[in-house]
Formats: sequence, structure tokens, C-alpha cells
Amino acid sequence: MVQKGIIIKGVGSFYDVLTNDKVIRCRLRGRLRLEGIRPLVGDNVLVRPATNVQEASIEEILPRKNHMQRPTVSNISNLIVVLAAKKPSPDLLLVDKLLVYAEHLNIKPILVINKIDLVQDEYLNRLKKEFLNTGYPCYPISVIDGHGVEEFKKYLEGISVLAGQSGVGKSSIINALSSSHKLETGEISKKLNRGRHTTRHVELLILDDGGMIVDTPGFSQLSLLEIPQEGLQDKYPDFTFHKSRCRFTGCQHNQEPDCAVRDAVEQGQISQGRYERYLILLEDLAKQRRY
Ligand SMILES: Nc1nc2c(ncn2[C@@H]2O[C@H](COP(=O)(O)OP(=O)(O)O)[C@@H](O)[C@H]2O)c(=O)[nH]1
Ligand SMILES: [Mg+2]
Ligand SMILES: [Zn+2]
Repeated sequence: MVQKGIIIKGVGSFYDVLTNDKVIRCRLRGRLRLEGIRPLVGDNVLVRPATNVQEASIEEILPRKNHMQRPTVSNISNLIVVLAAKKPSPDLLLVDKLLVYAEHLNIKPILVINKIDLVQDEYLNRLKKEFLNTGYPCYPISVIDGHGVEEFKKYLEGISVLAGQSGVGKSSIINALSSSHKLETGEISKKLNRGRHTTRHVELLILDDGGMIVDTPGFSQLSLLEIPQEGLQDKYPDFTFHKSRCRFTGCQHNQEPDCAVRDAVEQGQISQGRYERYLILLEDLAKQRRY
């Protein structure tokens, strides 16, 4: 009798659950409510459809693989880190923070460089090199002329959340991916958007190709408070290959002698800029701890 589904939206004390063939609006079963359990958008659930005598209900929430706050979503497969090649010029420190955050939550990061219509190939190649040997997929696209969008779209399975500076094209990307849903984009709506995003509920949009995407483009400011300083270097896949050859176990790849990560930076196997930003983040985390 019960069916499997996924919560795509919360509306007051109701939840819209997408099952195989339809969306069922349900309440949380009384027992679970009493236990103080709070369902999240993205949760896999078991629902009991409505009968003559009973409304539809969520009977059980299946284990979550991860969840994030703001937007509050669970079971995220991809964090799509969006930057613009130009306008605004890339905030690479924010990009690195988002990549670290994704690693921390066990979410696969995907880099998207939008607005490539505004730059030359040479510039784009230099930008791509910032993420040298990270192994992260990187899609150069232009929503305006459609370049690269189809290829990127095919790649999106499961639940994806967009992140990045304001103005990089997050809303434009969602519009390009989901024909059924149009968000406001551009300068004029900025003020409006801000007000609305604080009140509007999170909703999963079903993409034309089957994946799902969160409709409120997420955070642009990010604190890494919850990550311990020693753990930061674990979040850099481009360091992994080298660090077993550092002289000290637990090397922070900072001032220590015989650091293989620093050598790799000098030999051009790790991006110099990314390494320098790593040191900035390391220092930030050390400061946070002192306060
Ligand atoms: N030149 C160019 N402009 C774009 C592209 N994608 C989006 N924009 C413009 O960038 C501005 C900000 O886009 P928006 O989607 O609102 O960004 P958001 O703040 O990240 O949601 C809008 O004026 C868009 O028309 C692109 O590929 N090329
Ligand atoms: Mg937007
Ligand atoms: Zn080292």
C-alpha cells in the first residue's frame, strides 16, 4: 500500500511528494510529528495515499545521505559552483570555499563557467587552469547563446543545488534547464529577489532530463566555521596525490620543511593561485578558532 516518493516542496504543514506517477500532497504521520521529526525537501519517504477515511500521509523518512542549510535540502548529489568568466569577475576565493564546503558535506562539486561569450579562449583556458588536477568536472557555457548547455544538462543526475556570486547567471541557468519554470533574472529583479528568497519555500524543480534542481539559488556568503583547521587540506583533491610524500604526517603544507604539496605547486602540478587561497582559508580558520 505504501509508495516510495521524494519530497519536492513543503507548504505549511503539508508536503508535496513525487511518486512514480504523480504528486501527492501529504501530512506527516502523527507519531512522527510527536517525535519532533522534521521532513526536508529532498527526503526519500514512504507515503500512504489518501483513502475515504484518511488523508494521505508520510509514514516514514528514509535515511539521508547528507543535508545542507539555506537552502535546506537533503540528499544532494551535486553542488553546481557557478562563476562568470566576466561580469562579475570571478571571486575565486568564494569558489574555493564552495568546493571545500561540498567536499565537507560529501557532495560532488561541478564547476560551471558561464558567460564565455564575453571572453577569448586564451582567458578561458587560464581560468580553467585555476582548477588544475582537481578532477572536478568543469563546463564552460553561455546561457545567452546556448553554448555548452546541452552537454552540461546531460550530466545532471539526482538533486543539484546551485551556488555562486550574485549575477553569475544562476537563475538564467535554471531557466535554461527547466522549460516549465521561469525565474526572474537580471539587475531589475535583484532587490525583489532578495526579499522573496527569504520568504519563499525551497522547491525541487524536475528537469526535462530527469534530474532535479533547487529553485532558490543558494548562498553566496559562506562561513567554513564547522571545518577544523587540520581538516582543511583533506578537502583538496589536487593535494591528495602528493601529500604522502610530505616529510611530516599531518603536514598543513604551509611552513613545514620538505612539503611535497609546495613542491608540486612550484612544479606547476597544483595551481599557484589555488594554493595561495588555501593558505588564506587556513589562516581564516586559525583566526576563527582563536576568537
Ligand atoms: N553575456 C552573458 N550574460 C549572461 C549570461 N547568462 C546570464 N547573463 C546575464 O547576467 C545577468 C545576471 O543573471 P542571473 O541569472 O540573474 O544571475 P544570478 O544572480 O546568478 O541568478 C542577467 O542580466 C543575465 O541576462 C551569459 O551566458 N552571457
Ligand atoms: Mg538569481
Ligand atoms: Zn605538506
